[in-house]
Amino acid sequence: MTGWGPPQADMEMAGLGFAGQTPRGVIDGSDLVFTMAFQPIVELHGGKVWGYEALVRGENGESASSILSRVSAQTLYRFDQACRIKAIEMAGRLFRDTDTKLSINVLPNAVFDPVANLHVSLKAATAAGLRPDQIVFEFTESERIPEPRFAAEIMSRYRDLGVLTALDDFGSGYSGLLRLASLHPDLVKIDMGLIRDIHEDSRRQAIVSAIVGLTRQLGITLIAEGIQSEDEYRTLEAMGISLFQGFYFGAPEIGTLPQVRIPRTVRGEFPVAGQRQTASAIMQGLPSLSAVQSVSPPSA
Ligand SMILES: [Ca+2]
Repeated sequence: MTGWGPPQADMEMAGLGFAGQTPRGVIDGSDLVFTMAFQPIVELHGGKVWGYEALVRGENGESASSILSRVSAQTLYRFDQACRIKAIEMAGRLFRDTDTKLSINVLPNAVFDPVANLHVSLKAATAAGLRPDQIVFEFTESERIPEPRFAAEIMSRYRDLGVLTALDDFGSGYSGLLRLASLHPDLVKIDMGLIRDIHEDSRRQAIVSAIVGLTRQLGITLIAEGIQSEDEYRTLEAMGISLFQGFYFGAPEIGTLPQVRIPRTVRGEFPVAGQRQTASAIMQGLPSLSAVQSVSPPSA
């Protein structure tokens, strides 16, 4: 790692100014134009949006993989920087709740100077009015992740500087438990492959139940992603998970915060957040399992 770097130079290299009000990011020297979509992460028991994951999109809505396929190895570092800054700038304009988290995907191969990268991100966050503890960096658990020792050091340095770290796509790779042993993320996101149709799959239930117990013992917060149905999320809620992401709750929307569906919990704690209900009140709440409530995003 090469020290702490001049953030302003990196920002200019990324082709993005903090004051820029343009909806698009441009990687200098190329015609790659991109923007960000935001997908909600719902905190069920609080009955609110916990945060949003920022997802890169093309100017005409092209997928992240389509955009990434056009990024060369030489421009990956700049692209990673530009994505972070663009996500932070947009979140600064869109977020209204000072506790809302912004979750940003780290491009594993791009993090060759992670501390300098983070300083650029933190400076962007300050300019955008976001605190470091509102920012989550998601490290993917695929073969593309850097050497575990290097990744562990990156995540450690990030935590030291006050941001949160998440291990993404957990369970999709071949060494998930080893990664969990060597890395110390604040959060783990269970891969959607383990979530799909979990309500009718006892093997997936057993595996996810074990992950719930494991992360609880390690003091790690769990997010279930890729939820597409009420059955899936009811099953996961019964296992003790309370942070959810997926189309069932809200699809990513480009340049704005989408409408979010926040269901009532089986325990009947929502919408009276923070208050315990009597057993009879909870029982009365049970027939309304299918009731859902749409809430407006925290911005106009
Ligand atoms: Ca992710």
